[in-house]
Amino acid sequence: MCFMDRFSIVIGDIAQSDAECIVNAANCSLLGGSGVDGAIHHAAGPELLAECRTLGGCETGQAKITRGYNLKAKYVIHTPGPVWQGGGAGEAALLASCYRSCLRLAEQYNVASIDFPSISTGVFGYPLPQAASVALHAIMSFLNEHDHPQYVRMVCHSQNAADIYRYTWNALFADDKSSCL
Ligand code: AR6
Repeated sequence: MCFMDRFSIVIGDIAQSDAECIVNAANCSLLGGSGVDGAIHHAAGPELLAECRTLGGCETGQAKITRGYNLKAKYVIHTPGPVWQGGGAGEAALLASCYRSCLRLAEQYNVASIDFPSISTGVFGYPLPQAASVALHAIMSFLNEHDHPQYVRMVCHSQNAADIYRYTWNALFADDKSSCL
């Protein structure tokens, strides 16, 4: 299978995902918040927060894994994305590091399928088109070099976000697809 066929962009609520593992757009405390973080903790139940309290927080661009509790997902990988400060504070490298750190952990845990939200593009203010480019470069290059996780989805919360991700994917990768085996 071409590595490009292992990736897709969907619209939905990541807390309801049927993937084996979902990613949480967290903050460095790992103790919850709004947006994706709130939806995941709400659906997972209080045991998720109890496990998060044992983790000692997480640095921006890194990732930590927990069980999924009441979620359909077996695992949650929590990653604090960068706060957008205009683009000159290393945000792109940190955001790419979030995606790579999550994918490396998923590979270590032998995860078959993982769903990502659009990290940093809500409360943390990262502009969607720039974030999409960073996210897609990081995900597609990991898939090209690794057999696991087998399937990766980007779960967008709105039609507008999905349109931006699809437009960006096509601009970056559509030309390569015809030669991909
Ligand atoms: N499913 C999928 N995507 C969603 C969902 C959902 N249920 N809810 C929102 N989005 P955000 P961040 C989209 O703010 O920018 C929290 O308080 C949303 O439209 O969840 O990384 C944490 O505790 C946006 O495009 O994450 C941190 O303090 C994207 O997910 C901080 O917010 C990310 O929005 C993290 O901010």
